[in-house]
Amino acid sequence: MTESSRTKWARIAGAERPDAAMRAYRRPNLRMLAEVAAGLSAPQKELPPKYFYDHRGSELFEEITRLPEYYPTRTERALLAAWMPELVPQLGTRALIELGAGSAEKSRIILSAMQEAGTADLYVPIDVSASFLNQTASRLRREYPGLAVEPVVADISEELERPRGLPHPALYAFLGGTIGNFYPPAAIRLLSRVRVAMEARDRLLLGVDLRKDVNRIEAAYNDSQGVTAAFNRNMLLVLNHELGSDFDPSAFEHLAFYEPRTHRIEMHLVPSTAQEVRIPGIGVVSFAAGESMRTEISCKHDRGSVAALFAAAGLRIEIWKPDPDALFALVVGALV
Ligand code: AVJ
Repeated sequence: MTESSRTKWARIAGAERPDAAMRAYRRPNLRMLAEVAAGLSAPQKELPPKYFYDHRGSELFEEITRLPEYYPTRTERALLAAWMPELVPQLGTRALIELGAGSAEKSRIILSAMQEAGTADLYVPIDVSASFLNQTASRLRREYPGLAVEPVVADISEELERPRGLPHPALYAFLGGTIGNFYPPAAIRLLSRVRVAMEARDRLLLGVDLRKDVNRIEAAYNDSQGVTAAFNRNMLLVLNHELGSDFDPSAFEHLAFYEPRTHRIEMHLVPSTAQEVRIPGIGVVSFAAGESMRTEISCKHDRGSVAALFAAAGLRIEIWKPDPDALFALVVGALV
């Protein structure tokens, strides 16, 4: 494309920076644009946490899971390793449908238990990232001969399809405590979608981070190496890349605190000086110095709060399995 037409498209897209406008024009991510527009026009500015996870964001999250302060991942992994070899044969699981397939490392614990039980028929990892999924899929096919791997690219916060020809009993897994990133009404909608997909003999396996000493929780989101801060700021780079905006990540401070009333960690980005951010398709968004933007909530649960979410979604707790220190729990859900 010639320079003159680049400039023309930039003018039509209404931006001063041709490259940014070109990106926004060529690949208008309309859902993202609509979510960002809605979030940034609210009195408390807010962005959806799913936008942390581009390639770099996923790397940073992997790094978080290895931090000494971040207990959820290793606690959940230990629970899975100790329990799946017993639970999977008990349930007779023949298909694993994993919502937000994240690190396939945890899936392997379940898949290995299925293989051991001789019931490893099908694995359906669902994730927003297609490249990640296809990489994982081909590797797992090699590691588990006889296992069918059928990845689905989908945004689980929006939709869930029951794959056709699913063998039963199926296990729907939603691990990592990611249910905590959803406000309760959205968490209930998500669980309801799973419930609607489930047959009576299917089960849900949910990982939830538990309520505990506030200092322990806050330390997990304020690590001493600043990895969580980099992860938080990375969302601004994702927006710049996807929407052609001009956020200056270095102008924003990482803030994470526990809200005891709502039982949740909140992560924010706070500009130390006033900011004017141009977002093609939205316009100029102003931040006063110190005006925070919320990037994530991470709700912490107990058995009662999970039972309430389940009840609202037509599910019940069949098994409640916390680790010995009650940091994290795995929950088996069944139809009411
Ligand atoms: C894996 C999405 C549940 O909320 O703890 C880690 C993401 N955010 N550090 C969480 C996260 C900050 C994590 N989830």
